Amino acid sequence: MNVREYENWIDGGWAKTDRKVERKSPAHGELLARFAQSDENAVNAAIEAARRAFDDRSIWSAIPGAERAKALGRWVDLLIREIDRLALIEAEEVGKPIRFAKAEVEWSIELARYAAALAWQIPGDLVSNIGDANLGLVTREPRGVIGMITPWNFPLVTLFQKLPFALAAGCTVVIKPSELTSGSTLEVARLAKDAGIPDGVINVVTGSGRTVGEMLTGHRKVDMISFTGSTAVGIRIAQRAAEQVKRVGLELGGKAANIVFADADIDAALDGILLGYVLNQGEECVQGTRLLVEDSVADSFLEKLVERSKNIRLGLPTDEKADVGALIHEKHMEQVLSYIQSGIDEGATLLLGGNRVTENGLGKGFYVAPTIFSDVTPEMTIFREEIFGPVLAVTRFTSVDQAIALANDTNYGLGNGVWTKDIDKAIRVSRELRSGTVYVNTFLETAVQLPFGGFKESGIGRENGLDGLLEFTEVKSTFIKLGQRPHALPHTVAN
Ligand code: TXE
Repeated sequence: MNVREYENWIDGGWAKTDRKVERKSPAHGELLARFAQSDENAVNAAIEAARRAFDDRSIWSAIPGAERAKALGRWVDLLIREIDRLALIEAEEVGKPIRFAKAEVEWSIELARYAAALAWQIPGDLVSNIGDANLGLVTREPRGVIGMITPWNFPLVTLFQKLPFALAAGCTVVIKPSELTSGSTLEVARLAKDAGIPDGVINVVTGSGRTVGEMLTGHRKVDMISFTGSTAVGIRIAQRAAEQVKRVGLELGGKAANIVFADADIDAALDGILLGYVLNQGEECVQGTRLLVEDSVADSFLEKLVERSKNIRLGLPTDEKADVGALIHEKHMEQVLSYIQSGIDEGATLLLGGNRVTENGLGKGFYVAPTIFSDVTPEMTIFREEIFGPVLAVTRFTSVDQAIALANDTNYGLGNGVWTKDIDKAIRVSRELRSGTVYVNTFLETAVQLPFGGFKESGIGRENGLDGLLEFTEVKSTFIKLGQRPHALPHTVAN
C-alpha cells in the first residue's frame, strides 16, 4: 500500500516540517498517510500568508466578485476531475465505504459550485430617504482571515460548508483539519493553486487540536474561527474567542429525533429511519439517533426495521457493496460500546446488535453492528447524549403534543424529522420543533440553498445558502453628505 506523505500547505506551496503524525486505517490497521505535526512557526507562517493575501486588496479581498467566481469555477472543474481520488482518500482515512465517500465529494463540489455563483452578487443596501443632502450605503465586506477547524467524520463536506463561502465573500483562510483525516483538505488546497486562486488565500496547517487549534483560536491576526466538532471543544473555542471579541461560527453536536406518525408512508419512513441511524456509521451530527414512533404502529414498525437492519452490510472502505464502515478509532469504538452497555444497564430493551463485529475480514477494524434499543425513556443516557455510532434509541408516543415534547427534550437542536401524510400536522410539528433543520417525509435530504446550523447547544450561525456567505462578511454603514442642493433657476414669469 502506498503511504501518502504530506507537508503543510502555506502560501501556495508545501512547507517542510520535521515532526509527523501517522494515520493508520481504522478498517484494517495499515499505515495510510503521514501529516505534519505543526509547531508555532508553521501556524504563524500560515496566518501571515493569509493576512498578506487579505490585506493586499489587489490579490483577492477587493477584486471584482466576478473574478473570484471565475477562479472558484475553475477550481470546481479541477475537483470534478479528481472525484475518484478524493473519494478514495476520504474512504480510507475515515473508514467509510467508498460509494458514500464519492457521494460526499460530489456534494462538496455542489456546495462550491453554488458558493462560486454567490460571489457574483454580494447583497448591499442603499438608504435614500434620509434627506436630499444625505445618502446611506450598507455594504458587506469580507470579514478577514478565517481560521477553519474541521472534524473527521465528513472531512470535505464540513470544510466545503465553510471554505467556498468564505472565499466567495473575499476572505482568506487557514485551515486546521482533523489530525486523523487531513489528506483530502491538503489535496483540495493544492488544486486551488492550479485553478489560479492566488497564493496565500488558502493555507492548511495540520496537527492536533490542543496545539494547532488552540494557536489558531488565540491568534490576534485571525478575525474569525469557523468550527465544526464536539460541543465541548466548541464551548472552549467560544470562550477563548470572546477574550478577543473574535467572531465564531460553531457547528456542533446533535441528537435528532425522527417522529413517525401512524398515518405516515411506512415504507418511506422505514428507509429514512434506517439511513438516518446507520449512514456514516452513525458518525454524523444530524444522525437520526432517536426514533419516536406512534404507539398504534410501533410493534409492526419495529419488526420491519429490525428485519431491514439485518441486511445492512458492513465492509472495508474499498468494498463497493458496503453500507457501513469502521468507526474512526479504537477509543471511539469503545466509547460507543460503553454507551450501548449503559442502554442495557439503564433498562432499555436491546432489539438488535450491540456488539463489535470481527467476522468476514473485519477483525482488525473498529466495527460496531447496527444497534436498536426500544423502551427508551428520556432519562436514559442513550436518549440524551450524542453517541456517534450506529445506535438507535426508540421511544413510543400517543399524542402529537407528547411527540413534540419528547423531540425537544434535549440540549441539542440541529435537525429533526417528521413522517406523516397529514400536511397540517407536518407543518404544525415542524414549526414547534426547536432545531435548525426539519425534514418532512424524508431525512438528511437537503439543497445547497438551505442554511444549515443549530438551535441551542448545536451551534451558532449558519452554513450554506446565502446566510452561509453572509457569515463571512462584516456590515459597513457609510453616511454620505452630498454637496449643496443647486439653486433653483431664477423664476421668470412670462407677461
Ligand atoms: O471532536 P473534536 P472529537 C462529536 C462526536 C464525537 C465527539 C468527539 O460526538 O464523538 O465530538 O470527537 C479540533 N482548540 N463530534 O474528539 O475534539 C480537532 O483537532 C481548537 C461532532 O474528534 O471536537 C478537530 O480538528 N481545536 C461533530 C476538531 O477540533 C480543537 C464532528 C474536532 O474535534 C481543540 C466531530 C481545541 N482545544 C465530532 N481540541 C459534528 N458536529 O459533526 C480539538 N480540536
